[in-house]
Amino acid sequence: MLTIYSDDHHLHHGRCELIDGKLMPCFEMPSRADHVLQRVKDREIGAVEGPQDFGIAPIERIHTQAFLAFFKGAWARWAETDPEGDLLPYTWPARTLRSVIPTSLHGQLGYYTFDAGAPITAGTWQAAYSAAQVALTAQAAIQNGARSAFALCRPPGHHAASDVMGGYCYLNNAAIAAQAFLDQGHKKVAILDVDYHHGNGTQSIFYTRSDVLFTSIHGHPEAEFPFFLGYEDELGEGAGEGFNFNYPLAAGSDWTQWSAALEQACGEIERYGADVIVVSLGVDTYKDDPISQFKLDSPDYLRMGERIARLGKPTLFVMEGGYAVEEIGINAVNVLEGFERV
Ligand code: Q9C
Ligand code: ZN
Repeated sequence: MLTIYSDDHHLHHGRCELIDGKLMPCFEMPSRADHVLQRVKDREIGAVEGPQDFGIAPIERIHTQAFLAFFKGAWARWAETDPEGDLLPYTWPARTLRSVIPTSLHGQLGYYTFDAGAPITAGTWQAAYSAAQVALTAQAAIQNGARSAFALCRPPGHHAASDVMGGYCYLNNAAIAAQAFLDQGHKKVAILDVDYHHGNGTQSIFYTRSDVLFTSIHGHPEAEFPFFLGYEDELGEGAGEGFNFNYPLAAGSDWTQWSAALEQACGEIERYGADVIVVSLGVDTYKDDPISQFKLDSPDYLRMGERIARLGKPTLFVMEGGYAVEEIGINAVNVLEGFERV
């Protein structure tokens, strides 16, 4: 399987996030992608290539121009104040407030984010832009006939909506790739989001559409980030009704519960008749993940890949979360190796 990777992800290294009342070093760190790349090479699963540059247009198919202009220019505005730390939001237009767009940097930052988990640093725009190009380049490989490809994206993307960043995510790499498939002639794209967290950004982007089926298996939002989306009764709206399926699972779920949900998601994808599949590949379902509560073990990821392969469709894997840094490479590449066995 071809892997697409850019070193630009090193340009994004947030300093800290707020956890348990303490500022802690960001769990979403550059060594994550380094470990996955190393495992791809060690296992010799295929060539590793850099991304092509498809420009901003395919990103603008998913994200608003106002959001992109804000994100691209935010660090320069922050740098003028000679800051000590990263650019982090602290006020959001929650209920009782108005969703106006203020003129100030921090007002706009609150408007375009949903949490304080997506710090903007000097290199964040370039890293996120390159991650989107990584996804688009892997998408192009499948468009040109490959059975599968791996977009080793960092930062991840599935929490980012059309004009909102958060949850370590800025640009929605999987959604950008899914839209590119449609723009290049595909009619039905299925997204299978296996990250531990609900892919709220991806769901929201496609919620009123029938040309993208969104399925997600994740920690129950009653108990788990992002808390405010990802419930079972979210089935899509308008033309999108019946094209959104969430499988929230309890803390402590292992392969037995998880694979039962995967069977259901695969059933929906088969019924839908997708011509191509985009997998939001988070491996924070791993038993030793430091911020997650599922109990998948490394061999389970081989089974995951095999099941996805049995859908029998061209499949684009897009890297999302996974914070057990030592094992992230083993687990992510196990999915790819399981897929290739079938
Ligand atoms: N106390 C992805 O996996 N914060 N994002 C968790 C834990 C947000 C995860 C705080 C987790 C975001 C792509
Ligand atoms: Zn996650």
